Amino acid sequence: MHIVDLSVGMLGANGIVGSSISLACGAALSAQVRKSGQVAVAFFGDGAAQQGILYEAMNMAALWKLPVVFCCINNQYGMGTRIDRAAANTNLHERAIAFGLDGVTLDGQDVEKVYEESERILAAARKGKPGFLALTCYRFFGHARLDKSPYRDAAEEEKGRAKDALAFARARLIERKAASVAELDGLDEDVAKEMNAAVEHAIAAEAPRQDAMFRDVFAAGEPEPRPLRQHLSIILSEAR
Ligand SMILES: Cc1ncc(C[n+]2csc(CCOP(=O)(O)OP(=O)(O)O)c2C)c(N)n1
Ligand SMILES: [Mg+2]
Repeated sequence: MHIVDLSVGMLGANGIVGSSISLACGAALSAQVRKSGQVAVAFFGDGAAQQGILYEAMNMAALWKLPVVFCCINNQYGMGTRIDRAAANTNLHERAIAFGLDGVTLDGQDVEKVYEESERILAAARKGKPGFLALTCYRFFGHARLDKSPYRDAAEEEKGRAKDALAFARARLIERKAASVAELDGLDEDVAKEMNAAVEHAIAAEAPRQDAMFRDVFAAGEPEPRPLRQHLSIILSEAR
């Protein structure tokens, strides 16, 4: 879950639902002050769309003309709760428009449309009109491994899984003669190989040493977090 890669401007994911929204505002404010021309994008789920932080953030973004885009992946479920049991108005982009943002809802499987609209919304954000993109899709499986989605039936899942962005893109590429079936099959095989190799690598790898838990956690040059380290060592030795 906690992936981060600052080298490509990926500021990180974290476990607090909706928190990426305010962090993106901070990053956008930084870009604005530094006049860097960057746009911050927050990705979050429909579950986060019901969090109050989104409304504070959208107001601030519009007021301060922040170069930020809020992108809501509306896969219809926040854990086991379907969107229409969590929101009275499920046209999420309308909320953004009410705050003075540029807002749109798109079919999330239509990769070309999403690409085009993203370019437009990003360009507007760069000029000081923040945006909101709601991408409609379907969560193919449960929220996490142990969630067997007992709150919905097989017929619904079958219908939902037919809305597959990868299948859609494949059909478009073939239709436009941008790629052949053989090329796309080859690509699928390469991806499967890469994934299998990654799993094999993880299974074969040695368990990380205890002190590895502090790696990449504190910024370079920060003082050694000794009390925390000692505290955690005690907890871990007791757990053993
Ligand atoms: C502030 C906060 N409240 C509750 C949770 C517990 N929680 C984890 S994921 C989740 C649902 C989030 O919905 P969505 O982003 O739509 O995720 P999806 O089920 O589609 O994977 C909840 C409530 C949390 N992590 N953070
Ligand atoms: Mg969801």
